[in-house]
Amino acid sequence: MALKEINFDGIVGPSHNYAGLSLGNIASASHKGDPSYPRAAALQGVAKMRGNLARLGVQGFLLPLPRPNALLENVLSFDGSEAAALRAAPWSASSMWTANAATVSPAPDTSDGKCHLTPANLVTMLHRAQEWPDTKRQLDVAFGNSDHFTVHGPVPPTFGDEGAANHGRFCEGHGAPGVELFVYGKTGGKFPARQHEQASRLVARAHGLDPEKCVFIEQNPAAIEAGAFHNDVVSVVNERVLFTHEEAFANRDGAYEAIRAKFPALEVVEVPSSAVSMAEAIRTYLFNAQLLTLPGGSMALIVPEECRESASVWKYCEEMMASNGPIREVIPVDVRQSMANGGGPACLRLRVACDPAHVDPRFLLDEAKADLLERVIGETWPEQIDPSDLGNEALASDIVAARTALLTALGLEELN
Ligand code: SUG
Repeated sequence: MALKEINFDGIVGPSHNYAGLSLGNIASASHKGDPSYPRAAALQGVAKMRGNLARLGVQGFLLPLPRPNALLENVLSFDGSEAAALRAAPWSASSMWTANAATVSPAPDTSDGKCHLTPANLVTMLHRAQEWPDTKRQLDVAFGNSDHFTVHGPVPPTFGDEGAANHGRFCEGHGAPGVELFVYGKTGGKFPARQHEQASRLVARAHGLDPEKCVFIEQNPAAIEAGAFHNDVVSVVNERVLFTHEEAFANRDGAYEAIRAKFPALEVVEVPSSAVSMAEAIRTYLFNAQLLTLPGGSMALIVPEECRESASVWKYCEEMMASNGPIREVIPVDVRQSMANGGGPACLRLRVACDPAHVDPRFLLDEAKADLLERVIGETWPEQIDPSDLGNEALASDIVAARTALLTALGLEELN
């Protein structure tokens, strides 16, 4: 079977909450202290997956990681004197944003013809830095077929790596060889630049990519300072198309030239600041969209509902749909629970171009499994969490039981 692009969405975990842990992520900061709705959040995610399964015929998922994370709680030696943000970190459901789970280079791009995955170390933020050991454990199972996949260890700390959120792949078709784009930050002004250039370069080397087929580009520091803590908040790549905000890169013309030098078929769909300001792009997450090639060959952009509610963004989208450009459909989805923590449709998925037959089938969705996910989530996921509940023992055991119920239903007890 030919390679296909499979979107592996993170199932929103039962501890989903708004503790405001992410400096530089405006949605996370502005929803700090709000009640969260884990059950509704996870069901929104499943509905998004169902839509894409119907559109593409294939869809994968990754499971929530163990929370609260007892290992981290032990390391942090809580005695009651700690700050609330520190107490919240082991409860974070941030692994739902699987665009940050790993960087993936599909088989046609690598020197040994295998698909390579490197889990992101996420070292910039404590609540995210705890993810990689359990993420790796899960990738080792889902992509355990070593004839076709290699799962690496993470980039060593110091060099922050945030995974596929700062990575894109230009190609003529998902099964064809590609040119891989790595976007790093040098400075983000008052906010941290999370992706280190050396992390990106190390991943490219570890994956056996041809240096002639890699492009390394700096993110615009002003974009980071405006709240684009990952590059996928301001641009997205699919096949030959780069859909991007005018101010995404430090050197706009230089960036397009560098890509075009290695991938001459590049088609840039650039949204000017005069049509959609950087602030509005970040508020609505227009670019944190899934840009999909539909079976007929045309492209659809799966955007958050927030885009339809913004006069300037929706006007742009309507004009784009009416134009002769490559993106012919814009489809809003409701992922508001994730959006309130700074995670749009693209944050919630990790793209892996591979033969679905080589993936552990327990991680692949069909309609019956979507029904199963909905049933388990509906029966076991907490309905509401207030940040002041974090630390509560009864809630902790409900969260553990909910995740265990899901693993059991899917036959994935080995991840317990
Ligand atoms: O790392 N939010 C995540 C959002 C990640 C979005 N991913 C992509 N852009 N690909 C982050 O900032 C909020 C957690 C909190 O505040 O509790 C958080 O971690």
